[in-house]
This record gives sequence, structure tokens and C-alpha cells, in this order.
Amino acid sequence: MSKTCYIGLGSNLENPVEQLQTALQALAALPGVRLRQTSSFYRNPPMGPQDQPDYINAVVELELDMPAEALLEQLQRIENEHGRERNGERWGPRTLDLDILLYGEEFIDSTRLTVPHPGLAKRAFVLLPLYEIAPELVVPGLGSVAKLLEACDTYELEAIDLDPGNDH
Ligand code: A4P
Ligand code: MG
Repeated sequence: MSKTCYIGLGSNLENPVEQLQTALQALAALPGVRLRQTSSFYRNPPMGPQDQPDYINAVVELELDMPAEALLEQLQRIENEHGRERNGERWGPRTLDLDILLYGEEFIDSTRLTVPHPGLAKRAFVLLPLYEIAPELVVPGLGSVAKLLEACDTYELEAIDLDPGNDH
């Protein structure tokens, strides 16, 4: 049976906007995956070490016929193809990060996977794009995205203009 799944995308190295755009193409090309909705891209300051560039974050809604562990493998393959290095400091800069935020209404707690994503409830750069594409969504165990978002500061998030002809 197909699942509705939400993926968080983030990048702050080597042309982050392009990293997210090509990641979206790679996600849409996965067998058994349909890309349903994509949020705006949001520029925002780093969470964690401050001596790194701003991030671009977005959230995408997928409908898919794929077990969660297989999805994680595909996401990590796409990250690697985008030059992702995994030897840095915690919350350090990265070319591409793809996190499974929600996988249907499932709770997953294995050695490789925790879903809903543990950071989801507190991160404005996840909640605002998630709310943009799924304002009615309820996060299993945590309540509505709208309520979670109310408790977050979003003033540092800036939706960016992706139209290159609109250069001001
Ligand atoms: N893993 C467990 N659950 C999941 C899940 N739901 N989705 C495991 C994806 N992976 C999951 O991930 C480490 C391990 O988590 C994986 O091997 C997988 O089995 P990783 O992508 O290799 O490492 P990471 O992303 O550096 O780890 P971490 O601690 O999850 O970092 P976060 O939480 O992703 O934070 N600031 C802004 N503004 N925007 C950002 O996007 N991102 C980070 C990274 C720091 N600061 C940021 C942002
Ligand atoms: Mg990650």
C-alpha cells in the first residue's frame, strides 16, 4: 500500500539552491515514488555551529511504494551523489541532507531510523515549509503542525525568489 511521506531537504555548501533542485529531480526519478508537493525554499541561519554559511531548507511530500529502510538507502545514495561528506563535526556544513520527517503515520525506532524525525517538533526550518504544503497535517504523537509551528520563532526564515528573471 502506498504511503504519504515527508522529506526535509537542507544544504549550505556549493550552490545550495541547485543542490536542492537536483535532489528533487533525483527523488522524483526513484521507482515507485511520486512527488506530490514541494514547499518554497527558505534561507535561514545555521542551527548549531555558527561559523558556517546560511542554509537553504525545503520540504517535499512524496507518495511511495517503498519500505522506510529502502527509502533511507536511496536518500543516502542521493546525498553521496551530491558530494556529501560524513566526517565533519556535529551539525556541520553539508552539500545535501535528506531527512525522513514522516513515513505515513508510522513510528519507527530502529538502529538506522527514527521516525517521526526527532528534530521535527522544534525546528522552524522544518515546520514552516511543512505547514506550507500540509497545513492540516497531524504529526503522530506530537499534534498538529500548526500548533507546533506556533511555538517556534520563524522570523529568521526568508522564502527565496527562485525566478532568475526577477533579480532584485
Ligand atoms: N537517521 C535516523 N533517523 C533518520 C531519519 N528520520 N531520516 C540516521 C534520516 N536519517 C535518519 O544522519 C545520521 C544518521 O541518522 C543516518 O545514518 C541515519 O541512519 P546523517 O544525515 O548522516 O547525519 P546528520 O544529518 O549530520 O545528523 P543529524 O544529527 O541528524 O543532523 P540534523 O539533525 O540533520 O542536523 N541548520 C539549518 N538552518 N538547517 C539545517 O537543515 N541541518 C543540520 C543537521 C544542522 N544545522 C542546520 C540544518
Ligand atoms: Mg541527516
